Amino acid sequence: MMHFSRLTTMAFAFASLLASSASAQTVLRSADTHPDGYPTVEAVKYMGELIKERTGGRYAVEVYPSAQLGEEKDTIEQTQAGVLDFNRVSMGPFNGIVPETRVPSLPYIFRSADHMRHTMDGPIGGELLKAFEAHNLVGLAFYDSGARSFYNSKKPITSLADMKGMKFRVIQSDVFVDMVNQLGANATPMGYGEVYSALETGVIDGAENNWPSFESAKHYEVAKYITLDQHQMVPEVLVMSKTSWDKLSSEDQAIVKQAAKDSVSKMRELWDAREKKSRAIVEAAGVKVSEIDKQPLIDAMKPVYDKYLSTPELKDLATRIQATE
Ligand code: GTR
Repeated sequence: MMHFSRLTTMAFAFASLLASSASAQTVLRSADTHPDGYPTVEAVKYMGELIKERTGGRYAVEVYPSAQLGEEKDTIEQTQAGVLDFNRVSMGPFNGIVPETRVPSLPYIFRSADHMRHTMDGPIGGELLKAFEAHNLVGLAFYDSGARSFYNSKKPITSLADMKGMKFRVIQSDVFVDMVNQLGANATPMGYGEVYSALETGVIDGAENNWPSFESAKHYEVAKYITLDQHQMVPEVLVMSKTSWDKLSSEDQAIVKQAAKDSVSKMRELWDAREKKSRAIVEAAGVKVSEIDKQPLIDAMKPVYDKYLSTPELKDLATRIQATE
């Protein structure tokens, strides 16, 4: 009997210990438009593991993939409002909010993936992360997004003239809209989640994205022609709500910042593998890949540069990006 009551006391103590440790854990929520397994989703999960480990379990991160919490425009608002703690989005939907993000979103501003990585890893990347602060956000890290290229359901595009009058979906950003219109095509801005059915029903002729998005969103099933024009290398950004950030001790803020930073190399490793895999999947499915002379496209972007490099500061930022080795 004595033995039994000791056991119950111990069980009770253990249960309350569990309850108190569970209640001591704060779960931070993060949104992503991509599905589970996509490099951005997995990188944020990895960051969450590091945060959990380094805070002794006081904090954990839960990633909501596949646009469960909304399209990027909506989740950005939620993050600014402090409803969401983290958000991983493209810089594109930020173009209307954070003017500095327009510069790395400009077509052909980066010469290569290495150029983009070096720029974002250096002082310019640091400066760009800081630019989010004025918008109730804390910029934590930049991830890769490879190169975006045009794909469509109608025909192979092998010259600029082929694009004339075609309707392409773009991210909800004026930079993207102007880019497509300057190429002689028609831009239709819409959320990522609507693109598949818009392609299928012919509301649009095409869209543009990198290999992993083209593949994971299954757009290749309804757009069989892709042209390797590689017009943009728009970095992905991981931000935290300033409201959530301010609730952390300065020690925990440092842990979050470092964990985000540490997730970048993990992301790049996953990215490099996924780019190859995605390309192989879509090619095996019969997608026709075309080459194009990029120079006429580059030349057509002059008015876009003139429009968006509207202040000496933005012009200087573009010059410094171009001068980065
Ligand atoms: C992808 C990017 C997403 C989303 C998407 C889009 O490359 O990773 O965050 O912005 O493009 O075109 O909407």
